[in-house]
Amino acid sequence: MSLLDIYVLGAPILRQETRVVEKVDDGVRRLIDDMFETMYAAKGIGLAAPQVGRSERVAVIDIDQKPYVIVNPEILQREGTQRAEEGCLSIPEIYGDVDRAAHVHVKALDRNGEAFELQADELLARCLQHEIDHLHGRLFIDYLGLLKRRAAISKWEKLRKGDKSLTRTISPREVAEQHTRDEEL
Ligand code: GNR
Ligand code: NI
Repeated sequence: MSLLDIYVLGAPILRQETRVVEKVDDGVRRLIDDMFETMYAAKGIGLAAPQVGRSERVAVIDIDQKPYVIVNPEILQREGTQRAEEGCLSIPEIYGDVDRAAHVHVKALDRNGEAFELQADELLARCLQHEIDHLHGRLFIDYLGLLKRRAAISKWEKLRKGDKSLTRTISPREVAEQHTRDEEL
């Protein structure tokens, strides 16, 4: 498996529509495995393919120690609303409150290409919507009001201090530290 670089705000791929996966083959499964490894190393709860430079409809999630793979996901139904803070591995250290559907009914393919449906609420529902948004070129900051969006972007630019790189590399040190902690648990 390989740790992948994560594309950050400003990278055009984060704004592009992804393509449908025609066949869940070994190449797609390899991408899924690499995405899980990268997501765990970066301490995220979800990761979408455009965040690792792949314009394909694939995302992974892990919430409450339960991994989910969603290929070609579609939201069949949304109900209610919930508001909570979100962050994104592609916009590190920036957070904002986002309104989302409280409950979603999603259909997708799993890592074997089998169709399944999933009903979710709370954090899983939020994360599904966040990842499916990535697959359509949308980011959580798009939902902030104008002033909060401007504040988020200027904080982001200030944190970057002229750094124009479009990717971030999860350092082996972060990974090593995580392994140490895992062993301590
Ligand atoms: O790690 C993540 N945390 C998170 C918190 C609230 C709502 C959505 C998320 S997803 C995010 C990882 C990420 O950027 N996925 O695309
Ligand atoms: Ni994200």
